[in-house]
Amino acid sequence: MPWEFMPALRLGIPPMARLLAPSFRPPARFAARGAALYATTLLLCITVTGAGLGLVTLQMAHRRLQRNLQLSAQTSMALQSGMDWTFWMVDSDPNWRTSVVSGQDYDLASVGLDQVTMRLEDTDGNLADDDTDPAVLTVTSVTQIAASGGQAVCTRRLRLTAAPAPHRALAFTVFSRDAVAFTGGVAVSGPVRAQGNITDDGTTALTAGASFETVTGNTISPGLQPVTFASSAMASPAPDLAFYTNQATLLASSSGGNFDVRDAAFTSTSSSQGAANANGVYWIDAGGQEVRLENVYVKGTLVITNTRGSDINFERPCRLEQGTLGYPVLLADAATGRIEFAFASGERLDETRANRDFNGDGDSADQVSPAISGLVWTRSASVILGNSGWDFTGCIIGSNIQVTGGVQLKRDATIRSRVVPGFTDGRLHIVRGTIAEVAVEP
Ligand SMILES: [Ca+2]
Ligand SMILES: [Ca+2]
Ligand SMILES: [Ca+2]
Repeated sequence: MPWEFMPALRLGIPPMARLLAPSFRPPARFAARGAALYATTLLLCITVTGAGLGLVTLQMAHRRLQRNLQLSAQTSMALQSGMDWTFWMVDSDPNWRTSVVSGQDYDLASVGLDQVTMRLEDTDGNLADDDTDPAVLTVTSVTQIAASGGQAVCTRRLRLTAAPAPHRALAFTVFSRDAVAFTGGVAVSGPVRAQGNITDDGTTALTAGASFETVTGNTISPGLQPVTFASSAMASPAPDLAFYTNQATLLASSSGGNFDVRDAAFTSTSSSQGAANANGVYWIDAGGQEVRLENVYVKGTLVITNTRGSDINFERPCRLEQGTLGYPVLLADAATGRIEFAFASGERLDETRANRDFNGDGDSADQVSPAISGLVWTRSASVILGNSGWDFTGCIIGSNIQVTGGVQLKRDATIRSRVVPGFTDGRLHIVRGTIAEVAVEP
């Protein structure tokens, strides 16, 4: 205690009741010192009380912060788990697009994530109609922890857009479900993948970009280089042809025992049979017959189904080019039959002879060379690309693919990054820059 207050204590301070009485007047000799003592004591009290209150407030804030951090961490973990679970579900269920209803909230408590909901939504309201459609994933988490005065609740919501990637088979110029064979001077300038043997007769010409890959346990002819042996098979794309036939124009059957199409051109702006299909998609429903195409030009998509095991023959010069939608140029299902492309190098689609503007440039005076460019999917016992010296550019998928007679296999590097209906990896990948925390509606 400071020494100058000592006399006041020695002289005795009046009882508190007297001090507080309105009539109390301190003796004049104490007046100045007493007032100073009173003010200082009051100031000290206020300071000490203030400091105490400050400490209590700080402690409460600290507790609140701890609680909020704990809540926040728990909610973040719950959101992350909800996201992880959704991507795991998509990866492990090939039919997730039909088993999940677009826009419906799914409570993940049944998979051990309490108070977490997941929603996958296609902006067109239907996840199943097109496997190339992206989906918006929303995960909401409600976390509660015990707090003074009840439960503290934290609700947070994360949203992102995810999209499928192209099927890995699209990276190859030739993708066979089993073997591939080259004979008679084929030129290869793109990657070839088989699940069986890849053989050649020693006449194959290789240029930059050629490569050969099969699954370990199969063989690749020594002249074919470079080689890679993969440890496991790669599933072939299995497109739902209904996606394409639903938007296709059905071609009329010819009379006789086969389904013949001759001297015809089909594009998104013109058709040899009636009105043009705006998507450039045309469909041959073979009705169990053999399909034969001769002098046919397609810029778009040709779908051939229902051969019931009969063959499909592209037997004279045909030219198939990809249309504007980036769909496959040919989807041919011959079941157990054979599919053959046999174009002679010297033959042309002769516009004058056929009196048809095959290439759609406004005249009927061109000689159009046979070729196939784009994505070709086939199902058949075997596929033959042959006769002589025409160009295949793109990606052909099939079984027992035999290439002969100077056909040139060329790569179209753009196909591997194209998301084509029926040719995706069936999964979802986060679209860069789309993850955001969104406000929770009241
Ligand atoms: Ca859709
Ligand atoms: Ca023309
Ligand atoms: Ca012309």
